[in-house]
Amino acid sequence: MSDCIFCKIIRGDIPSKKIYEDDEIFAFHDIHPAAPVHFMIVPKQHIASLAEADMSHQKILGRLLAKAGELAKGQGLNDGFRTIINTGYVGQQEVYHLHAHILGGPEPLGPML
Ligand code: DGP
Repeated sequence: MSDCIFCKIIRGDIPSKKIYEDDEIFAFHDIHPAAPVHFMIVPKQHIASLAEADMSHQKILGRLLAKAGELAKGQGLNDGFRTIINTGYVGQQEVYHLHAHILGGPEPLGPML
């Protein structure tokens, strides 16, 4: 999608601190980190949110999550991390291009709920 900010980041039209890219997924640091390490993994395919995802997306969504542990370890998160996918208005999603937040640091994160 031409006006989607994450599509622009994937295309390189907007700079980002990229940590990984392959033919299907892209990972980069969040511009407003909520933890010492905070990055996002996104599908290159524009899927607006998890609410729009269906079984046709199972391979790409599996790939996205299956890569999380390796990317987290690459960022020094050897003792665990938190994964968040915000969806829609109620989920307080800000950017409507599906993304998984990966958060962590040297100390345990605060309670989420
Ligand atoms: P969410 O609420 O789940 O939609 O989170 C969207 C995140 O995207 C938010 O934490 C800030 C981040 N973000 C928004 N615009 C940019 C940008 O231009 N570059 C980067 N690196 N992150 C962005």
